[in-house]
Amino acid sequence: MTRLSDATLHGLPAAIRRPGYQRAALEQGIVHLGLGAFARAHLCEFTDDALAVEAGAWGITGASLQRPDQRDRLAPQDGLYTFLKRAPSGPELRVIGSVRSVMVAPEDPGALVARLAAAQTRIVSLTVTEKGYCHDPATGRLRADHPDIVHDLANPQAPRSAIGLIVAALALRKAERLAPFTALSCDNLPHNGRVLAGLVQDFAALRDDRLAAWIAANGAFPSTMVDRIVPATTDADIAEVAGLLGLDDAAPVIGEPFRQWAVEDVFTLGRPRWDAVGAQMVSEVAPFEFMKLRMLNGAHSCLAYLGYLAGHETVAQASGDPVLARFLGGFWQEVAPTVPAPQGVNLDIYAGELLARFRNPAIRHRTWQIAMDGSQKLPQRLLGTIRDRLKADAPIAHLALGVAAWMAYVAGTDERGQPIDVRDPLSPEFAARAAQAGRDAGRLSQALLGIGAIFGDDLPREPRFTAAVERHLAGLFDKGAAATAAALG
Ligand code: CS2
Repeated sequence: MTRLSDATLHGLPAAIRRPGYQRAALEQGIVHLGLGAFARAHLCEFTDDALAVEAGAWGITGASLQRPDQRDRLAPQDGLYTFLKRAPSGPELRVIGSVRSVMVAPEDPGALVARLAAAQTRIVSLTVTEKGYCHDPATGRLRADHPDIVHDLANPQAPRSAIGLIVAALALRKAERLAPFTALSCDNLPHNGRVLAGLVQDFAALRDDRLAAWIAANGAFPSTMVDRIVPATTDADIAEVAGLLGLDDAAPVIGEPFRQWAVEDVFTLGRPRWDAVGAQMVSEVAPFEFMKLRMLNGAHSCLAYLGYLAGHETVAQASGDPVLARFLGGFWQEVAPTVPAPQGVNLDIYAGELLARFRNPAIRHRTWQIAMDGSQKLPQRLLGTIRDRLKADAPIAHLALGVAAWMAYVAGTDERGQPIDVRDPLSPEFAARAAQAGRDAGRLSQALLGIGAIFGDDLPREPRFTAAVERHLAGLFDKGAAATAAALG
């Protein structure tokens, strides 16, 4: 079958939406670091919409920081790809054109730094996942001992990490007397702009104090809250898209209909008209971030661990399980009082909408996918909420069960005795601690709670928390996830 590309675009079925602007002359004012499925289903779609509303120099250069596969799939398609929106009522397709080219950092880091430093680059956006920030998730500070950071300090012209790339490019811009680009984090971290600014500061200060001062005085690091459920694309999705499109597309992305983007409106060199296409440009993103990280992502992580242990492959199955649905209700009741609702939002209604989104039967979002990188996710999804609840002397049973389920999961064996493929930067550490503790809930919970990068030094000293986690972990080992969740009532 013929491949999707600029040359074949005109032959698409008329009902399929395609870029509503001239792509050929589109200047690339955005460089996006970490061009995974999420960015292509979110920032790139918003930008595609914005370009159709108002032309501008806002084409996107994608950059992959690790592998060439995204570039290899997109380059033969001139950067075009399909977004397949999966509503419960059926699929809907559109072709997105905002990505104009893709670079692969490890092939030529200097070329990417030059591209970031070029005058035409006005926004550098990021979806590099939590671990891509090379920080200590418990404190938010740069890990100067992180292998990529050590490498980037020794090789400032050929960085590997997002932070190293941004600082290298900002140093060039300072030397060229160019204003800094806006660095726009679109990852699921609380205060993601502030965290990114702090990490860039920490790294720049290790290189040159004057550079750090210049960035502090002139840079912009807006915080954002990003939301859309985007499961990994499967071979079956690729085949389905080809059937609907009548063309081969090696790089389609799949997503739910819902999307939300709250963006702090501070940009050094302008931005696309995202505000005209549904993004909420606000002065204060924190209430949106807290709501989303604690209510959505927190629930997602609990469902991922409990659901996986209970034998559910997808979030739709797990959230359709009456016991886990009841768990979610109790979980949200513990979380909501810690979340200052953004203006105009009712948290009960928000929770109800989350449940409906999780249950969307057309989305196959694997519990295993969400279970990944728990060490980087737990602090902002569950542990901050637990700290707030403990301070308020309020119950934490559901939150603590989420943490215990993470422990049972990273211990590496499921309820049928099968090994779990635990993906996490700290997985060797988990395996070592689990091997020593065995399936003794007291010893295992104590061993894992001792990982300061996750739990800090305060939570292991909170008996209300440690006792609840240990009790739940014993329940998970003795009677399994379903019975332990059911026992919460
Ligand atoms: C998920 C998120 O994989 C995960 O950890 O919780 O990717 C989630 O689907 C998105 O944040 C939704 O916006």
